[in-house]
Amino acid sequence: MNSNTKSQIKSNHPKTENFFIDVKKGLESNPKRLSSKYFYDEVGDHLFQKIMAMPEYYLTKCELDIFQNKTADIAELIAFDKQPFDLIELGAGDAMKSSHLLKYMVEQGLDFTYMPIDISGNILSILDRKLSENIPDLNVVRLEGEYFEMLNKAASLSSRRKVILFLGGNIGNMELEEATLFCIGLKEHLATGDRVLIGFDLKKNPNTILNAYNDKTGITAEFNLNLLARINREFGADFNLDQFQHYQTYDPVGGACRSYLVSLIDQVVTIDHMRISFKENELIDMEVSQKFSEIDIKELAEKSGFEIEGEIKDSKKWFIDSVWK
Ligand code: AVJ
Repeated sequence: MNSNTKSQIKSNHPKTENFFIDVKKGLESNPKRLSSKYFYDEVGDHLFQKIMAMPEYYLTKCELDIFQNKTADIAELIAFDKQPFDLIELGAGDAMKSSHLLKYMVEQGLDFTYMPIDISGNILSILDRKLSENIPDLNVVRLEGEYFEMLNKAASLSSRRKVILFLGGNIGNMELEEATLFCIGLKEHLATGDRVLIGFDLKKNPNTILNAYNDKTGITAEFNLNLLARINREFGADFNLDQFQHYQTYDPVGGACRSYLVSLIDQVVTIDHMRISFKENELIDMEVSQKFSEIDIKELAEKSGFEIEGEIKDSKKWFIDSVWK
């Protein structure tokens, strides 16, 4: 590769450039880290679908239970005045859970536009196809990009009351301070009457949690390793996936479930013009999936200026959708 230019990764896509900058920053820090928001390319989307189908991965099933069986309760909380509104979903994915709510609200004759935001354009086109087939009367405006950029875009498109959905325990992929700043940012984007519905994975038997992220079939390991493969594909890097091993931890006191990749040998990886050295057993910090108690949730709401308006749990009481104003 030509090393005269500052970086080979100059693209017309600001998305690709951000990804590259974050990879570079992350691998140059100590400990090395990569952001789990980049897990979701086409291969990653597919692997995450496989994770959601695993018996150990209870999160999706629990939240689906809420959206299938407590649909009217959710609708009551978010569409309390029956007036037109925009329903904005952060990290919508394939909207497996929210589609039950969407269908119900369309049938109830509620006037709303569904605005799914996702970083993966791939999953948004899949979603669009699914929704126009299953709920033809639904108004959809899809927004591909980062959460706050797209929230601003949504606000520029419409001035109706806003309801934000942030499901799946996605908030758990932020460190606690980051989550607080995120919620403060959300609050700043909202007006009186707006609502936020956030899905939190609750603290529970630590073995149940660890098993959900440490499956014997190795799908979660593959999901993590795919980020290295993605860096190989998109930036011509030479990560040898066989020389990295997935390691998962759960701290039942703090509630952080973390995944790492361990370098199995001393090795040097080339990405663009960068050479990154790994010591044997050196880690890459890949993902946090934070778990919450009900008190943790209340503290987060209060610290970021929200008030809890209602809470809905699944039948096992493993997951909670909390509605804030
Ligand atoms: C995308 C946040 C719902 O943290 O549980 C699944 C991603 N990572 N298995 C989670 C994930 C490993 C997932 N969420």
